[in-house]
Amino acid sequence: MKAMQGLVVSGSNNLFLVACDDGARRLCGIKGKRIRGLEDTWNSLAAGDRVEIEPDLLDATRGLVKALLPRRNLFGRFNEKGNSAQAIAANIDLVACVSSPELPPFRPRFIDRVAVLAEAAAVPLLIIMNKCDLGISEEVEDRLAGYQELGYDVHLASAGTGEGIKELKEFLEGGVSAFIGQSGVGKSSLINAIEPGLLRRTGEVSEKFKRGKHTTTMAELLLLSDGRTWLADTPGVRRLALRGIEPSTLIAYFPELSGLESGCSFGLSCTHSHESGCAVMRALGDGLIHPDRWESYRRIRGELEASQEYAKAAGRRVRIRRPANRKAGAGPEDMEDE
Ligand SMILES: Nc1nc2c(ncn2[C@@H]2O[C@H](COP(=O)(O)OP(=O)(O)O)[C@@H](O)[C@H]2O)c(=O)[nH]1
Ligand SMILES: [Mg+2]
Ligand SMILES: [Zn+2]
Repeated sequence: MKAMQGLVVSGSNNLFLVACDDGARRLCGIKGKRIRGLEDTWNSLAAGDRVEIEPDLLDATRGLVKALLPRRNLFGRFNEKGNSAQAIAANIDLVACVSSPELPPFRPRFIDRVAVLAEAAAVPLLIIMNKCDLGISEEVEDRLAGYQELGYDVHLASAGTGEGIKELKEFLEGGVSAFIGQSGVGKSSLINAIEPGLLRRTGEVSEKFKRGKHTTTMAELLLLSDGRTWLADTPGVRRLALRGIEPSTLIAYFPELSGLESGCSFGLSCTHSHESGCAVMRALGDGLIHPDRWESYRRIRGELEASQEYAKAAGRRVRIRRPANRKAGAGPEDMEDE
């Protein structure tokens, strides 16, 4: 059987829609139990993956995934409990973090988490402030200017009024961009504003295989009518749990903190949270670092350390007991991170 290559556009469970190089789209299961090339912790195909498939001889709309081709990058997240990895999109050119000034309220801490994921995947980040028709406060404007100073692109838009949509479309042209953001910020509305009907059209295709009890966590790649711009609509994220980053290396993913650690008295063992002689805290005191960004750093670091402790304890078969008044991932602090 002649092998063929293709791009995974969407999927759920073990069924994937693959845009094949012969121009046809095929629904593909997995050949055998495991996919060659997919042995990492994420253990799942992602939208944007390039795969080798075996077309079905009898059914032109079917095939089997045989192997995963090497990934350029992988953008993923962990589930609510932070214990299972979910591959969202692979081989992307841009992470487009969508936020809104209101409804839902502006959550810079969510942006900080997306920024860490983007930095860790070495993918550029664009912050889209949608719903700018609702008005943007001075405070929000200041924060956006801060992100720009860090080197992130910031774009104001309104899917409602059409403001900034043309410019956004130009910015995304020719690349694969993953839209990520809290539910309700307007990801789907933006995609529809960029090209009306795009989501509806693909919805028909995806209905075919969106059966079964598990809802998909995977992104869905949408091809604009220019034939070369891909947008990935990702499922709503309530909270982004970060895992898999060694706590002492987290600082590298905060552009304004990165490198400062060489000036800390305790060097690599400095946690940059309370130590005397900490260069990060000195910069914070001098007003060179936004206190909220430092707070994000501390929270994410605390979370990474806690998960490491948990993993170690689990390895020793020690049962971790949680404080009775606090369920995992549901505390007030966690809600603030959304
Ligand atoms: N005022 C205003 N509302 C918007 C805008 N974009 C989206 N919405 C509304 O926000 C809600 C959530 O939008 P949706 O695209 O479903 O968000 P998603 O969950 O991120 O995909 C809907 O009621 C939209 O009509 C905007 O630019 N301005
Ligand atoms: Mg949506
Ligand atoms: Zn320090």
